[in-house]
Amino acid sequence: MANTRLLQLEAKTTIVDASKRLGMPRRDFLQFCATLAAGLGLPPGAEAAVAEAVASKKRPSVIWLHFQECTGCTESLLRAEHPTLERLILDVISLDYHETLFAAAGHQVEQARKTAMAANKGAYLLVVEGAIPTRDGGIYCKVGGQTAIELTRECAADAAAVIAIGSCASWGGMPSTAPNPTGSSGVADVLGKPVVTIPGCPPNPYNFLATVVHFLTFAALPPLDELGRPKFAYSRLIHENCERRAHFDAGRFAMQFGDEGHRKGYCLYKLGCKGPETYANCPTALFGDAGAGTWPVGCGHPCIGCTEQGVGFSKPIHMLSKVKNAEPPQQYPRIVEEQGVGATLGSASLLAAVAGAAAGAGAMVARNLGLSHQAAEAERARAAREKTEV
Ligand code: FSX
Ligand code: SF4
Ligand code: F3S
Repeated sequence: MANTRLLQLEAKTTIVDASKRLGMPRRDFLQFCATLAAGLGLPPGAEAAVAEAVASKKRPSVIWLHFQECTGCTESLLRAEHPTLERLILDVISLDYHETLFAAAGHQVEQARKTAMAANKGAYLLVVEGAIPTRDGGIYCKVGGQTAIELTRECAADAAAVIAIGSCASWGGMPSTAPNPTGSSGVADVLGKPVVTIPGCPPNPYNFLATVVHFLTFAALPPLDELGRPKFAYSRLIHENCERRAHFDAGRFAMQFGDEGHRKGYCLYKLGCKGPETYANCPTALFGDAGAGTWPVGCGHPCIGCTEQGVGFSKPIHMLSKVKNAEPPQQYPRIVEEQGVGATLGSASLLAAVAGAAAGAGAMVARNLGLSHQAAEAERARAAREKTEV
């Protein structure tokens, strides 16, 4: 680890304690924090502040609600192949109410929620998982006799921030698929104000952790786009960072599952890949800590656009994607990815890039942040203008 500021932290009691608590060697812990800082696109030097914030015992109280969903958000958070991510998440937050994880039930657990909300008034984080049914007064989802609408409004009233985790809570997701019989909606629609959204079905737990760590470090949320998505994770099209992109540009496509092109790892565009119109960091953050290639396209399946409203669960899987940004990338990934590098700590590709060069990786990830995002925002503004002119 070349970063001297981080090295100076090694002997600090808080860092030693945190490493013990998490069962990680100190350098791995510091390296992980450097990865988080890099992934957040923070300037060089911020990794020390991140490490100190993660190591401190100041854990924000979290109230976690479940509505119309499959619990995949929670599962993906807790079933990481490598235990570190899950441990870190549970270490940086104080999970004071979570229906799936609580051993208690009934009035006892509802009381726990009310007690935690009162004790942390104005300071707790409200995390909502699942869509909210709004038709017929919201009767299609009730917990403890209250509708999802009532619970969301009650719990959001005194929250420091509201995070909609997963596509269901972000914009309705799978439950809102046409004809949407229960009127499934996202949290922002129900509250009538913007919230942080971390779409994905399931979302990447790394993006949730990084958002919370930003809140912990700076007492503020990371920069968001107009859909409430953290820019560090949703500013780039999947297509821009895809390991198969060189094949797309060279016109080498898999035409059928299992054909020669598919076996050779060619581009999946003609099998309906929605990477060219989907904003997310799946190719760089990866899933499951199991090594290279652990994301849908890396495993040979076209991206279905699960993070993107109007794409995931709306467009048929086989339908060709709209190519939003036809410009070639500034840097091409390798055509053939190295396979079988084994489990890595945290999010594999980011970490691999970060090892020994955290600031460099941060610069690499952040270099083009905002460029395609600005293009998308301009496009949305233009569409909105056209709508009002009509
Ligand atoms: Fe499931 Fe979450 Fe999908 Fe939805 O993730 S993985 S249906 S986004 O709310 O539990
Ligand atoms: Fe990757 Fe899909 Fe783009 Fe092909 S179309 S380069 S598989 S994101
Ligand atoms: Fe979803 Fe596509 Fe990523 S399907 S998980 S947005 S690669």
